[in-house]
Amino acid sequence: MTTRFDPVEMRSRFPALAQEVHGRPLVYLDSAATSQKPRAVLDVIDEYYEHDNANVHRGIHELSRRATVAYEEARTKVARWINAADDSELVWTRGTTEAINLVAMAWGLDNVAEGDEILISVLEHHSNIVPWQILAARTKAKLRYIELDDQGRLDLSTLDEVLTERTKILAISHVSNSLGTINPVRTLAEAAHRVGAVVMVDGAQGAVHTQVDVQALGVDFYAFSGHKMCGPTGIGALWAKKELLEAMAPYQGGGEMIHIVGRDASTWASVPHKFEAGTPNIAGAVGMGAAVDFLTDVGVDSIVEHERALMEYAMDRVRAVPGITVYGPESLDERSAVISFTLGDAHPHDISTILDAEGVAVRAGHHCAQLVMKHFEVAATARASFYLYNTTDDVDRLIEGLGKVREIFA
Ligand code: C6P
Repeated sequence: MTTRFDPVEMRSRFPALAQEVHGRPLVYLDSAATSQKPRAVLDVIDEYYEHDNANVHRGIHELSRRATVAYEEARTKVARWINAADDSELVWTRGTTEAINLVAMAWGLDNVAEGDEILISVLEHHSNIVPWQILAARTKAKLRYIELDDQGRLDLSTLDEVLTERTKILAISHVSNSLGTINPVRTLAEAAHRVGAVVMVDGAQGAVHTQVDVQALGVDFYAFSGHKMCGPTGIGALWAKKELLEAMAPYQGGGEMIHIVGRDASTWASVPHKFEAGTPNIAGAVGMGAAVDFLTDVGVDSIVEHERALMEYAMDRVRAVPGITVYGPESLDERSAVISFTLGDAHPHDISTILDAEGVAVRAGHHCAQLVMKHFEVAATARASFYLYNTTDDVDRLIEGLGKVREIFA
């Protein structure tokens, strides 16, 4: 029997949301930066450290066995969450950033050469720009961009010009962190595969609000972070098709990733361990597995439905604020739970400071997306981002806070 989704009850499951900030009950609208963590996830991490803590894949004692089982069970949960064909296709990383760097270096250095092209977009987070710039510089490949339209959507009218027989990889975000734009990944993947390119998706904001099916998306690599989906910081994953992982050279050398070490050379462990050098973030992996359990238990459909209704309410109220400019797609079908805005002449840092004094947490700045800011000719925006624990009361408090901003800047 499924119980009706109750956002107020949901909020009460996140201990950090119970506090006051500057004398006001906290309204947390910065989940795109990192989500809050439910008690259920915190308890699993505590339990791991209190009872099972040991190194994995090394000892034969009981605690090492338990830690290894917990670590590998978490891999299975996260692999299932994105519908990987096999658990071994999921490599633990520190997060999305490390996963993208892993692809750029371990795949890129062997598969991209002078004269080749790497295709990304203007919408990308710096984590999905800079590793490709480094790869392009090392290989003398050319970095090309899909441009944006005036709503911050990918301009696909010029796709044929930028996606060519020379394109070796298309690296694209699933969902933009700065605007919330949802990209047509499946369509792009089909187009990229037609010219023989592989497709890497930055899923930092994608695997968060809905369940991702990497097989249905038809991509080759998918990178995501635990901390944006109710899990701990310092853990994330790279999913890749097994044949790609098997063909790739290791990313880092060290313990855990080897089979036999000789004086001059070594052989590698099988995938995914070939890419997991050193003691991994075991508690992080266990916590990310617990986050997947939590989201599964809440029900992805309920989360999607709740966030859609909340966004309809929030967009209507935010758009009605005099002097506000909202960036990003107009249609909620093309926008995730993010509202990026500027308000009159108020600098976004001032907006954020005034809102903070009211207990409302939003992010202000370029959101690690300086090319997006340049596209809209702004230095920064304020960004309110929503998650399953936000309520219409939170939206009302945001609007009240924006009223204060208007009073001060009137
Ligand atoms: N965006 C934000 O406030 P890491 O830091 O490795 O977990 O994720 C990096 C990253 C990559 N791609 C996208 C689309 C992202 O949103 C992020 C993280 C945060 O928007 C922190 S800058």
